[in-house]
Amino acid sequence: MAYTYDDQNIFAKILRGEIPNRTVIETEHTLAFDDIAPQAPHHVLVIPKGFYVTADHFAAEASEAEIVDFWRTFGSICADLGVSPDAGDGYRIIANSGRHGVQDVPHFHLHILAGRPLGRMLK
Ligand code: DGP
Repeated sequence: MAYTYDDQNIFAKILRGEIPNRTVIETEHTLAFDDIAPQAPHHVLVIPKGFYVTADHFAAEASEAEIVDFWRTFGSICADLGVSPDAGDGYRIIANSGRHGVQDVPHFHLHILAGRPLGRMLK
């Protein structure tokens, strides 16, 4: 795998504190913050602090500690928002990846969308 990470992308700047964000939760390996252009009442972006371009890059090269931290953080956000289907109305997660995935920011991120019926469109 030959990913090249662009350290000038917007999320890299957020991680360096060069651009402000509305943090939802921060852990050792993961940061979650509100999307600047929310598509639903809840629209949270979850990103690893490590420099991974896409979901598959993260899956292949992140440490187990990073991967566990990422998914546990995702789970705690769903619990905090009250959107888990066992207790709430559910959510959608999206990881746009690459050109056909229409990924704008080349730092792996998971969109969590919730708070309204989301229809069948993926994006
Ligand atoms: P995409 O790469 O297409 O999966 O989406 C990138 C998302 O990042 C998009 O929903 C808007 C969001 N975004 C872009 N710039 C900023 C920013 O400066 N701050 C925040 N919080 N979100 C941003």
